[in-house]
Amino acid sequence: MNKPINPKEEQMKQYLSDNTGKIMTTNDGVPVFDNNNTLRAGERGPALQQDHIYFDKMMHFDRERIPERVVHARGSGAHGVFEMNEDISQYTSAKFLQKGTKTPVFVRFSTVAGFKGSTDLARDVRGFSVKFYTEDGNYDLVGNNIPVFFIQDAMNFPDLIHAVKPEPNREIPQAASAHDTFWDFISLMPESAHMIMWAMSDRAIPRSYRMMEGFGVHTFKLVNREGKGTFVKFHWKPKLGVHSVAWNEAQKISGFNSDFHRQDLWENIEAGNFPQWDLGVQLIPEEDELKYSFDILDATKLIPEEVIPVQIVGTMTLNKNPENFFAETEQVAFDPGRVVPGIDFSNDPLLQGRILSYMDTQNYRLGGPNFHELPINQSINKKSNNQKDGFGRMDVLKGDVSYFPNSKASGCPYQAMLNGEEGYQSHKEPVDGKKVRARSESFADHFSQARLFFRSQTTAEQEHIINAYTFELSKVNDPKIRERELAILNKIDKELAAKVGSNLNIVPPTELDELTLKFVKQNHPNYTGNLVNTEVEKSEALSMAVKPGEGTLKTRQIAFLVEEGVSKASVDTMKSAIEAEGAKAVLISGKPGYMKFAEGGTQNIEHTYRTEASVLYDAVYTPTGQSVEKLAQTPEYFQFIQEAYKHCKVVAFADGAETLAEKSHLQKDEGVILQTDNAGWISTFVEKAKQHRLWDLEKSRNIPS
Ligand code: HDE
Repeated sequence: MNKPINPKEEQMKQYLSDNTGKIMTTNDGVPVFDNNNTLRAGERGPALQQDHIYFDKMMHFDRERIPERVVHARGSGAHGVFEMNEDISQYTSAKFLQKGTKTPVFVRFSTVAGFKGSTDLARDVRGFSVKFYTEDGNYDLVGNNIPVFFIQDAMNFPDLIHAVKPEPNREIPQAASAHDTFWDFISLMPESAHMIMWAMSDRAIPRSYRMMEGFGVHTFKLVNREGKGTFVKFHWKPKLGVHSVAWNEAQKISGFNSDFHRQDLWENIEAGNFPQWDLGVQLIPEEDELKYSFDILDATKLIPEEVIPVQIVGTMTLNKNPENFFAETEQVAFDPGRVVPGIDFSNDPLLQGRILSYMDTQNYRLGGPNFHELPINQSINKKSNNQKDGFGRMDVLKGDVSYFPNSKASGCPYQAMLNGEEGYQSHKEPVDGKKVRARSESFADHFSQARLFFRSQTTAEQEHIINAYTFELSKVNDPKIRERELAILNKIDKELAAKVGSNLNIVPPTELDELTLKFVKQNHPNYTGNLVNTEVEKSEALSMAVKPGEGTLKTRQIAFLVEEGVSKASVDTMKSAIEAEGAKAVLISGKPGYMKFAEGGTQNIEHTYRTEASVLYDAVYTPTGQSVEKLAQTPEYFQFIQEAYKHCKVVAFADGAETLAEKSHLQKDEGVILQTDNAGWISTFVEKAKQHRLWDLEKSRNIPS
């Protein structure tokens, strides 16, 4: 079958360049005779100022960097397509949201706090930005992998970011929230309590970009042909499920492979394992705007899926890696202010603030107002207007007219309204109010949804949250800050506060700190800190725990620990079983190069203990053979097994290799699969590994290693 034409891909093609078979030239096309030597007065003499070839090269090199994004500097992108599968035309006239429409997209995932070269596995929110190249121009859904945000008003954003970024005097720590300034700010801003609970959960350390949910976060508006508005929340649901790693794993992955997420995304797309997400919407009729225990304009709140179900309406597939990281992933300019007919903003004060910031930052970062002409940012619906000039202008507009109205160009480009055509029209929402700098009273509850989130987690997930607070606050040096945060936790859940408090040797205060209250009361003079009744007490959708029958082994990496003399049959039986489930077997040994099988024949080993660690794999298998004896003498083998076990992974041992399980001091449990135990051991291994991690075993697996 022919690949369907992707208009964005076609557009990008004209910009692709390739140096194969070409003579080297300067940027002006002058052929370069010698690319090794600067022009000198004599072989041992001084350089000459007339060396235009050298200056051409060095002038460009000296300007190769552009300012990194002030937040979300570290990221990875991919091209894809969004297909709308359901009919929601009664709510929106947006062309790309009409059933059957296919729209090219470019997606960029990112961390927030770290610099461009920081580790992928930092504890952090992940950005989830989608640029839809629609028939009606570009629509950017610039969201996160967490459905709420730290603050309610854009005015606080620079302060939040200054607090989380490295401290200004010594520029430490990199890509980490575990330091005084961040928690100082957070403990004085109880409105961050809900978001912080998510950030302390495993959502902030995903297994893969491909296994994260995405959220538009704010409430937006859909607008239909008749001009009627409906509030909407956007959700991306990954087909591979939502999964995370353990914090101890994350820290080690950062050392072994700080490009873990970037590489995982790239390699899977190259291998044809195209990641997919379903687009879901929660629709809220305008009449219901004020119906809930929270304000739908408050970005620190979510709408539980049990209250308004998420309707799945379309699917996004990422199917192509960028050709060039800088030209595409670095230069892509997202902007929540880019909306298309059929979509409008809500009055969420955080969203309203974002509309200015992104355009402004792109102008600075990409060097002027023509960043929309960069290939990755160009709309497929070609622009036509009277804007002209500016840095880096690329199009060459013909003629003498660049104003409107005009008669000389027959009034072109014309406005849609003059010709009875549809253009972008804002939702005609009535607005009437005094000019104020004030926070709505309906934004005053800060803790109820934080409690809802905590109480919706499984015991193992709650344990991880408790440990994360403990870790972060242990890195805070000022005891007052720790105590202030404990007072907030105590408002949310007494047990949570008691456990974190006991880990930190603090008795959680029963009331909010005086300084915190002073700040809160600036916005809400009658603030009590009392919780409200949330619509539901628990929301299953907020937990990441894999439900029975839900898991998959697709695209997972399984480590096979082998040595010379390993049984090929023992390797192959397991290999074909996991490959049938879409997983990949990676053979790891003490040394690289050709390794002999017991049955004869060799295999090239590309991965060794020097470069690999268990934290880079999802499950571990030890095949049988003469290799078992060698493994028993290999300390790196035991470290690998024990670490995988501690991180609640499934480990399997073929007949004859079970002695290695004993020597590793593993306690036998449902995640330790021995061939000697049962005939169906391979399918048990596969089924258990599909659950991702066996977090419930974490306490019993706490062996010394
Ligand atoms: Fe951003 N944010 N943000 N943000 N944000 C940026 O834009 C900003 C917020 C998000 O992959 C910047 O191009 C303000 C919420 C993502 O290129 C900047 C406020 C959410 C990305 C900016 C917020 C986000 C950014 C930095 C408070 C989730 C990466 C560079 C009002 C819904 C986009 C840039 C990419 C990037 C400002 C809050 C998500 C400075 C002022 C809430 C995914 O413009």
